[in-house]
Amino acid sequence: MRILIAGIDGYLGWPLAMSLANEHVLAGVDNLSRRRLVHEGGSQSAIPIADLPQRLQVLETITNRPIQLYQGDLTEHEFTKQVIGEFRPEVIVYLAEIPSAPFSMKNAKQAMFTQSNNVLGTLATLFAMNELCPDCHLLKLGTMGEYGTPKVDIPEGFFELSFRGKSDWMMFPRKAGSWYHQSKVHDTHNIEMACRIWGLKSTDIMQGVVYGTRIANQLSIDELNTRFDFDECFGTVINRFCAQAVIGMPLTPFGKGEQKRGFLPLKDSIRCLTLALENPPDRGEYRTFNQFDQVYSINEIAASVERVGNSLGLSVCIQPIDNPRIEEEVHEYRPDNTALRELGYCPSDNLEGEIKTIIEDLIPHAARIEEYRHNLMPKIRWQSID
Ligand code: NAD
Ligand code: USQ
Repeated sequence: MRILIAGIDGYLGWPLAMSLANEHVLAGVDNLSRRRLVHEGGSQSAIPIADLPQRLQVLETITNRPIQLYQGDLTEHEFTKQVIGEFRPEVIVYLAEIPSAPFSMKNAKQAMFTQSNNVLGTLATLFAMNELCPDCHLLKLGTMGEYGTPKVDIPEGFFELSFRGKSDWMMFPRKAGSWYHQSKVHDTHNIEMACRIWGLKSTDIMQGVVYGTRIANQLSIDELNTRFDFDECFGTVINRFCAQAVIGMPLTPFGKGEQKRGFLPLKDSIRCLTLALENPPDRGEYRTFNQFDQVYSINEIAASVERVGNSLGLSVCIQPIDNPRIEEEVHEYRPDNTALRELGYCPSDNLEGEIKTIIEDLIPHAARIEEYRHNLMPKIRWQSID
């Protein structure tokens, strides 16, 4: 298949490219904003990463297959049209968004940047697809956080709504908790409409929190490593806890720590995306997959990192801190996730094994984390009026 990876330089985009490069014709787009924003935020990837042309060159040499690179901003419609018109993808895996809730909650400038980058990039892509490749499958990364934490079970996308004796299938309501998560809600509505009125086809992935340093069968070549962030904006919770464990800093559950999320290891994320692209929807179809392995509370995660870290000879402890976010800390959470299992996804279900791999991969880079230790404590508050 001809697959365009939008956001090829990112935490997920790069391992996805590695995993698909042998069997598909790939092109990638990126504007390197993730690298810039982490740097401007005063942090760095704990695991050193090669620059984009260099990592591409190494991958091309190993697979003996060229990967077309487009460096630019997908919110610029002419550029987006040029990429899609030239490459003519059969699948676009759309990852090219600002992925951080705390970043979007810092101030008006960052909230507006997050929403314009995310919503307009997706919209430009929908227009270019409609004009140039209406048969292409848009595999779009949304987030489980679009749903929020409602008191009812969360289906995959649609549910039957009944009112005054009549019923219809409607998209399950969204209740996001950050300007970032809300940008994904806007994307969802735009994509569903483009499928309904233009006959495009899309899989909208409601993905849980990803963790990990590597994918299955990853070659031990430094240039192939994907990034691993631990700062308050771009580090996700398990990755941050592992980084804290490695430098002897107490793990920081926010508030009561009983908030629950769906989680999945990086290798499962890549496996699920591959299953979704190998099993496309029909023309005009908009479908949703809830993509996660297991639901855990933050306290359960912290206890696992503490247990694994101590078994590896580290000295790990847990010290809850005031919650800088506005979120429910004790709540129900029962999302469905059957669609991917029906396509053949077998969840890893090995949280502590993955945590062990992460910690072992991070120990040689402890000094790089130590250098930016101050960035592990959150400073951005959801109540900010900055
Ligand atoms: P990432 O920031 O590492 O990757 C996104 C890539 O897209 C970056 O390399 C960035 O430079 C690029 N990019 C951003 N805006 C762009 C634009 N306008 N034009 C061109 N390139 C642009 O993020 P990630 O963690 O790999 O996440 C990928 C996607 O998955 C995001 O959409 C994110 O919201 C979603 N997601 C991530 C997680 C997670 O835990 N990492 C969980 C659920 C959903
Ligand atoms: N948390 C802590 N301590 C920390 C960091 C986080 O208790 O040191 C808590 C947060 O309060 C939150 C939970 O852990 O309740 C998850 O936080 P996170 O930063 O790991 O994840 P989140 O902000 O929700 O965003 C991440 C990715 C985002 C993706 C989302 C999936 O950055 O791109 O969309 O996970 S989901 O959460 O399912 O919406």
